[in-house]
Amino acid sequence: MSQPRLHLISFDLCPFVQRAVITLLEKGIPFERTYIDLANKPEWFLQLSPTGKVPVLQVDDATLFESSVIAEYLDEVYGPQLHPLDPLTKAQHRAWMEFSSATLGSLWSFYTAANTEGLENARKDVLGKIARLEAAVSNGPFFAGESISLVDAAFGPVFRYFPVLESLGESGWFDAAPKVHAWSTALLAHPSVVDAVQPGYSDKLKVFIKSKGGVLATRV
Ligand SMILES: N[C@@H](CCC(=O)N[C@@H](CS)C(=O)NCC(=O)O)C(=O)O
Repeated sequence: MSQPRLHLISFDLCPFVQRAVITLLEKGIPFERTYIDLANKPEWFLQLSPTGKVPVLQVDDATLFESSVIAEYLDEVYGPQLHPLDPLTKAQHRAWMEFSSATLGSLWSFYTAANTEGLENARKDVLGKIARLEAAVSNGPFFAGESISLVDAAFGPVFRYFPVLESLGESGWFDAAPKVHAWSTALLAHPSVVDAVQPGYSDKLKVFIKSKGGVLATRV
């Protein structure tokens, strides 16, 4: 049976898109990729996407949306399996994937904060989440040990923000979280995580932060 045509609709800075890309790359699945401008969404995309959000994965004529659903679909259909087999452990992994989305929300609040109070509240949120992760992560190199999992595919894009924040003078994120620091270092050097974005990602993120006009914008 021939393989379906996979077409991923992307935005170059989107961490949720990267989750899908890392999953595709880990499995060596060929796919086509179209980048759209979220500030000017094309009509064909609005017709296709019920939420108006990326990623969208077209599987032949079928449309999938929501990055976790896309990652789990790919994991069911293509090897090697990235989710654990045991149902309880798998459910825990799904919960940590959700936690990665919450962490992305806290990071967004940080780098778009309009004033110092908002910035400090968001910093506390991010640090609180890192502390939770410190208690949950394995001794490495990946979230659950030797093998990469969908939790790693979700957190690779999260960790990508920190070097950019550090370059804007915001550091110390992992001072109390050595295991998370080691995990982040391993993921940011891992080929599928590296290749999930295009060259120039950090500069584009800085331009985006500047465009938001918040506290950090003045440092770009
Ligand atoms: N829960 C969604 C979130 C996706 C999401 O927020 N995508 C953002 C870009 S990173 C988006 O498309 N935003 C466009 C909009 O909200 O109009 C998922 O996991 O796929």
